[in-house]
Amino acid sequence: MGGTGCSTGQILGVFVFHLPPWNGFVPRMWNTMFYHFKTNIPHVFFKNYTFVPSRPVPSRSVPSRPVPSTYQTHPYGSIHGLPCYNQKTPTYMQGLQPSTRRYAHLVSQIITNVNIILQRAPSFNEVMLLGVWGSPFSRVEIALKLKGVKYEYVEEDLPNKTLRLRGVKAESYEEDLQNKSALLLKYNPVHKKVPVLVHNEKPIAESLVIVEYIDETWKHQGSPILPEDPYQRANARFWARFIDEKCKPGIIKAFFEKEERLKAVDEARGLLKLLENELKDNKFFGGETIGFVDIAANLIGHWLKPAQEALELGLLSKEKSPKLWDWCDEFVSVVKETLPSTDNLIGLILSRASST
Ligand SMILES: N[C@@H](CCC(=O)N[C@@H](CS)C(=O)NCC(=O)O)C(=O)O
Repeated sequence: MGGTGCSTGQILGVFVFHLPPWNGFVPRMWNTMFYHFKTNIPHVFFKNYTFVPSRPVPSRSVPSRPVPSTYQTHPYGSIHGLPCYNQKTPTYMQGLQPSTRRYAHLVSQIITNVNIILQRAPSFNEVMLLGVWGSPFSRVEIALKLKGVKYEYVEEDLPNKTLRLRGVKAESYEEDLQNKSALLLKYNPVHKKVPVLVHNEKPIAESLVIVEYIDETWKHQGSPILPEDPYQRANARFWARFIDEKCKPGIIKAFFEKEERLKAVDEARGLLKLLENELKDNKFFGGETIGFVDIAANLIGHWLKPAQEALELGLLSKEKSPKLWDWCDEFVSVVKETLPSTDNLIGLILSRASST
């Protein structure tokens, strides 16, 4: 009814006009055509023609109040299962091409939905760190601070901690750490060691694994910790592992070994030299900014100088390892607010040295 598309009458009409005029068929066809035109496309012929429905139009329920456009579902439907609401086109979008506007609109919808998720889930970014004061694995805190992640710190309760911080001989750190808290046993049942990061109830253990997790999870916050390039990433992991598996035990041995101390000191110096070579001409292992290897080497950056002074050892010297020496100062200047006080650190080292 009332369509302006091609009707049967029109098609027949075109056909009929091509027939010879003397054919008596024409006048008859013309009548038929006229009938069809009158019925099917009356508005073409009669000005001010209004259609009158031949059948009753089915009634539709009309809402008593129009739904505000903000709450109407957008034609894009939903994004990731969340309803996508109409919004008035903001003025800054009005001059844009429709395709750009559509894209900008979609982006603004995603942002709105992300905000909705964050508001609906207050525990969305609940970060808890189980740690222990003076741990060389406090590198996790450095990563969290560099990324600007808010977290709750839960300290393992060590019975002799206060004594040790004052440098008083006490039960060894390791023995003290055998009193594991229920929280630690719950979140790290395999190694039963701190640090453990608990992100929205999900635990992650092993400090280097945690640092990588932080870098990936808060990718868009702060500067990247691991390099983008796969080769450089692999290289950073290699040196971080070298620090944990070779340098750290070597330095601890040199600090606390009684019988073969000179040999241990010599070996540790060799390891530190290898690390210094990796610095090349960079300010940090990560280049111009602190990266994965720098964070992994926090034991060297922060502990080495005060410890060798307290224990009267010459592990690292400005003359023999000038780059690593300067790196320690640069490192401390950037992350100093995260690091434990040097006085307490010396207390811890002296206490340990007297207990071994
Ligand atoms: N490979 C672990 C080592 C962690 C570690 O040794 N933590 C010490 C505290 S500094 C600990 O919890 N020791 C308890 C134990 O050895 O039972 C890491 O990188 O997180």
